[in-house]
Amino acid sequence: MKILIVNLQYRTRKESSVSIPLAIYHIAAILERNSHDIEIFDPLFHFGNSDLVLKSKLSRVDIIIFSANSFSWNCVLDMMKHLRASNFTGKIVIGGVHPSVAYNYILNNYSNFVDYVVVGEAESSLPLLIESIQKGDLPCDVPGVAYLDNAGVINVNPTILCDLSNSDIVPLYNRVPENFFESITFETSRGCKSNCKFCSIIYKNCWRSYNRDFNDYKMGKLLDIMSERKLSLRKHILFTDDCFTTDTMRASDLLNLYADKYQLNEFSILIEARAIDLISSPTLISSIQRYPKISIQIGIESGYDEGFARINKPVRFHLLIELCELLKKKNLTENAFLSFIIGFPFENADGCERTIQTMKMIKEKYGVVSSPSWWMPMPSMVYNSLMEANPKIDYSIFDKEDWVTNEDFFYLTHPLIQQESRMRLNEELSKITMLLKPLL
Ligand code: B12
Ligand code: SF4
Repeated sequence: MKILIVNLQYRTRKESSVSIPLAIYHIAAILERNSHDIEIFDPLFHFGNSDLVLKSKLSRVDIIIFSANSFSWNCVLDMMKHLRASNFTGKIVIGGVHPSVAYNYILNNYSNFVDYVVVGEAESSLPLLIESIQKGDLPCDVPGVAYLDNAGVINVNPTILCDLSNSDIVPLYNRVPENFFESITFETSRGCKSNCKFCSIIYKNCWRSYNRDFNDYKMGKLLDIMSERKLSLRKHILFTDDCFTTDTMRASDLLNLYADKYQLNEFSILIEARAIDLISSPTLISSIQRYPKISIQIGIESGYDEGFARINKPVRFHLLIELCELLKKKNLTENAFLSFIIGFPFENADGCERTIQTMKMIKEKYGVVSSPSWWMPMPSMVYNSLMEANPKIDYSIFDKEDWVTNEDFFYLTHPLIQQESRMRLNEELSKITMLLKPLL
């Protein structure tokens, strides 16, 4: 079948060039393996001309695929409307972190545009779904697919978790356009052993890794392609693992392997780490120290114990201090980057203030920099509680382009924050923003 994968991860060219959208090239690899004819279309490469280019392709396409998170969902929705208005009669399949949670809302409201929503991973579901489309069947037995049946009732089949330890999918890096992206993305594991209530990832309490040999092979393959094509403007690899350090021995071993075999320690790389993993593993710290240009993003999120407990974050104030002491002692303060969130729905201005004070203190005392942001109302357990408490809050907000900046939505989802305290806290945040350093 002729399948068009449309990359709408971002709305602007500048945002979109940050790093390779891995899901797109990963899904392309899954489909190509099943002998489908794949094309990846990125509207942002066709300055002002994208409508025409897309239109010229539509008559030859059987299926169009989109991946969406809550930021890109409104772009995907706009594009689906546009496609149907252009009389595209093929099937439209969507997936990714946002449709995976909002599939009920999406099918209830947009079944004119979308045919199938894949809930969860593409590996087991997508090839079977395409097969059923090819046969003209409904995907009654295809795992992880949500759809409207002939009676107009929403069906959703249970998902099957991909056995990553046996997976051998190498994203189609050779299809990545040259000289566009700043950074390359690479996946060695998926999911997380923690279960933070504000977090949107699909695989919580559920961490899986590709096996060591495959992670070795895949890195070799990527670097081979990079020696032939300029996949990124910078020598930078962003590991997409939700939590690279979950298995500290594995993480340490992999960093050593990549440094010894591929001299990856000459690259700048970015990993996401948990404070508890770094504190508990001197071996991991030694491996990290081999990478002078490593950035370690550590989600701390709150500045006080009650805050940590309410979001189910496996950090406490004394652990944060232990982490900062460790980073200072090991000369890693320049590499670490702590993220903090203020304004959870249960938090009033005093709670936000406590987190801001903690950020200031760790900068002054330990030289550790952090990035503050307001809690964004993204699908998560915290958002679910808001929806339960207030019928005005649902998934429809994400259909709008301005959901991140919409004032009414801000106050609706931050019920304990008043305008005056928001302005005061914003002023304080802007003073701290100078503590920020670029992620990449
Ligand atoms: C790497 C990453 C980034 C990178 C690169 C993003 C990029 N270019 O792709 C950077 C650092 C730039 C980034 C930035 C941000 N990110 Co980010 N990021 C991630 C992360 C950790 C991994 C994504 C990834 O590539 N995974 C690897 C691929 C292979 O997996 P995947 O995308 O999940 O795809 C699989 C399945 O979902 C499924 N699938 C996906 N799409 C489709 C489509 C179809 C049709 C099918 C069948 C299946 C399918 O199949 C794939 C294979 O199984 C995710 C966490 C996560 N697990 O999603 C957060 C995540 C997407 N980011 C998040 C956030 C909040 C942000 C920021 C706002 C952070 C900030 N404060 O600035 C920004 C803004 C991003 C934006 N405007 O879109 C949230 C989004 C929440 C939401 N509801 O949308 C996530 C989920 C993290 C979280 N803890 O909640 N991010
Ligand atoms: S540790 Fe990070 S990835 Fe894991 S559940 Fe918490 S916020 Fe999400």
